Amino acid sequence: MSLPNSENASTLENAMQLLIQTFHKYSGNEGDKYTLSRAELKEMLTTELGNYLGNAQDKEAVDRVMGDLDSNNDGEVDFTEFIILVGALTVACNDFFLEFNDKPTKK
Ligand SMILES: [Ca+2]
Ligand SMILES: [Ca+2]
Repeated sequence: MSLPNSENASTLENAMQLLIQTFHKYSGNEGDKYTLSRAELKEMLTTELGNYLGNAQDKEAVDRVMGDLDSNNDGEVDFTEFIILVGALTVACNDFFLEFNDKPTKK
């Protein structure tokens, strides 16, 4: 597998590369370079998902997200666990979008 260069990558390919880059931007700060520690997760949530997860500032919310995401219970969020969060949030956004879009057309 080779990554397409960004000039001829499609929108979706660019989005995938951005997800990878975003994850590694935070995962490389401390400890294991390829997983998010609790502190790295918190920084990622507040910086990148502040609009969706406004309450990520409070420690309990970070603990809850960490508990939900860390499916193999190693105390770190790896890329697979991260992508499940992004996927779940994207589904929630899409549901919201569909609902929002549906309303004006209903009679
Ligand atoms: Ca790390
Ligand atoms: Ca984990």
